[in-house]
Amino acid sequence: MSTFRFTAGPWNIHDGTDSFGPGHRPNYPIEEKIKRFAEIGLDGVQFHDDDAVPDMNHMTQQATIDYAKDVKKLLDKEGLFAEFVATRLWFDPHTDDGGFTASKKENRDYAIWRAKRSIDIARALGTKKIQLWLAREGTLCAEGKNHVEKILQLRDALNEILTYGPEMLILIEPKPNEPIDRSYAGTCGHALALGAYTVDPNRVGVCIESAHSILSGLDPANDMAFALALNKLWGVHLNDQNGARYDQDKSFGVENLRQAFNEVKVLNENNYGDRGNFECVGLDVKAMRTQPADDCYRHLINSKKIFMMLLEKVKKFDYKFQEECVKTQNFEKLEMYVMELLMKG
Ligand code: XUL
Ligand code: MN
Repeated sequence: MSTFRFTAGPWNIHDGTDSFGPGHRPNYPIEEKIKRFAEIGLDGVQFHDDDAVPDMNHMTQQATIDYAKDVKKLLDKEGLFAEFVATRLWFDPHTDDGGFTASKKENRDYAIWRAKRSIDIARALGTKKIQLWLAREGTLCAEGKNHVEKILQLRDALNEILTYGPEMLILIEPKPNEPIDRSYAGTCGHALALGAYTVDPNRVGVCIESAHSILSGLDPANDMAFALALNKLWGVHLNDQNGARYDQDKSFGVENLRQAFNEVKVLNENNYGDRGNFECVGLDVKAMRTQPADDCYRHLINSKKIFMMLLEKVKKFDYKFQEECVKTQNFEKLEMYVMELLMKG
């Protein structure tokens, strides 16, 4: 039986900005978010490098480390831990055309520099997990890059990161599209295959995000099972997504309840969470644009609550009954049992 620790990132509380309009809620300072995260019952915080150290591009290495140490003090004060640091390679002009696979060498060098600084920040925050959502590693123009060369450059970048941080673990967070339409590591399989060809395959795993699997046309619970089978599920980003649309980051379970049930089930069955702060239930959810400012943590509260409610259902799951159905190949019966389990009080 797993003990689940819940985490979220500062970006999960935002002003409501989308591609088509500005936000209508205030932008709260990180100090306030950390305090509120503790109040609503989260256990830890996930960071992009510049969530922790906003001006890192213009700071010396030592100033960056000192700043991150102060953020660690904020966490300590609230009894929270840092789960990971994710290198943000999609905001800065250097990353317009990709990070590790940018066309220009100076931009690829910038990406590696950022990843190394992320490691410095992770050390100061007390985490060994570096998360890589490879946002722009791919292409918008199919003929714009030599893809074989770029995929090898991606592997070389992982090698540089592994070498700079010999104690660090890399979690690739695969996503098939958005902001680019063709990603180089779009699925769990791609991410793990890339990791297998690095200098230290044992230190490359994945963080599976529900919405990203759905965007790939895959079942998130199955993706989690795949990574679990190979001991590579080192993080999850739970949320939900209404089909293959833009990335929605909806509250966990609100679109695909049965799928969400199976995500909780596969995590629980495989004792995900037993490795302490290392294995967290990340809630990568965003409030709707319409959400009032005075209740803008509701999506996080709801996602955790839905997870816990589904966990109760998972604990009631009758494995003996399942076994009988499997024996007689009566999957119609099993399916109806699951529907009743989910729909009855
Ligand atoms: C993007 C996404 C990011 C990562 C962190 O779709 O999920 O928030 O989780 O870089
Ligand atoms: Mn995510």
